[in-house]
Amino acid sequence: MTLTLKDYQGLPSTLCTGCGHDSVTQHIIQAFFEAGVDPSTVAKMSGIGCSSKTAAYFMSGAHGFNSIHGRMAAVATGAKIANRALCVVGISGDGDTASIGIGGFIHLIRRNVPMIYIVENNGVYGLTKGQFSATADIEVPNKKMDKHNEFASIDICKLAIDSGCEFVARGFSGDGKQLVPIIKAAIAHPGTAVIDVISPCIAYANHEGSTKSYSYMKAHKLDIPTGILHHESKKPSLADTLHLAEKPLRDLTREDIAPSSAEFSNWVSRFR
Ligand SMILES: Cc1ncc(C[n+]2csc(CCOP(=O)(O)OP(=O)(O)O)c2C)c(N)n1
Ligand code: SF4
Ligand SMILES: [Mg+2]
Repeated sequence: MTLTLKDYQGLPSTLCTGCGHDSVTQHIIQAFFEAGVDPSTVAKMSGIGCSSKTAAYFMSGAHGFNSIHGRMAAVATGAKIANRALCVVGISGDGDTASIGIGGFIHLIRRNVPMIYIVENNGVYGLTKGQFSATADIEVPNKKMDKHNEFASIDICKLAIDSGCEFVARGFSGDGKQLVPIIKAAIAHPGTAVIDVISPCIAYANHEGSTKSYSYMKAHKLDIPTGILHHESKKPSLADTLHLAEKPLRDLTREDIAPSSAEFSNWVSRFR
């Protein structure tokens, strides 16, 4: 069956009109279509946030699990272990990843779980109405908070590289020309591929000073390192390290998992 672009679409978005996350959705649809990935082989994983809702807006024919806040990495790891053939794509936010989910994010990278991990980074907790996130710029206010942000921001790409991630990229929701090829390269990567996407929140971000705004990106695009920032393929992936079965766990038969009587006797003899 020939797949068309329509087969990669999802439910209509309920996000604010103009939200950067909706542009990211379109770029994901385009990238998976161009890469020819069959949606029925994809698992869309997410946490909680406006960003995490993105997973509902592409590839309706894919598997999916909308987990709890900050736990996408753990649930995605489980999905990959249960079926290593799945193309796992995780959608998270800067709050979901850089605060409550930061431990899971680092351990996912440490284990080199084969998946595409997209962070839709807007510097705010959009869904809970505009509190500063851990990636918000220091000393920059936003439309919701009545004071400047007092804490230094976490750079998702730097954190991923420092944690040993072998595919780290940064893109901008408004630049599909760059982001679509980045996502396609991430699909082809055998381990964890982290893509930090600057994805402005039009409701709460401060559009004058924030580095996560359309105006800032327009004026400073060339000053912000974007593209594939780090790429190598030296480490074994989780699937290799754990010698995961090629078959999904649900398809394993008794013959696949039961030891032969010779193996069993040999094993029992070690305890005599
Ligand atoms: C355990 C838990 N703590 C807090 C919340 C409230 N909460 C929901 S979404 C969210 C932040 C989302 O921010 P982000 O991940 O940046 O996504 P955005 O909405 O900005 O896209 C928070 C704090 C929650 N749902 N669960
Ligand atoms: S609140 Fe912000 S992040 Fe959430 S949908 Fe609206 S513009 Fe997007
Ligand atoms: Mg956010």
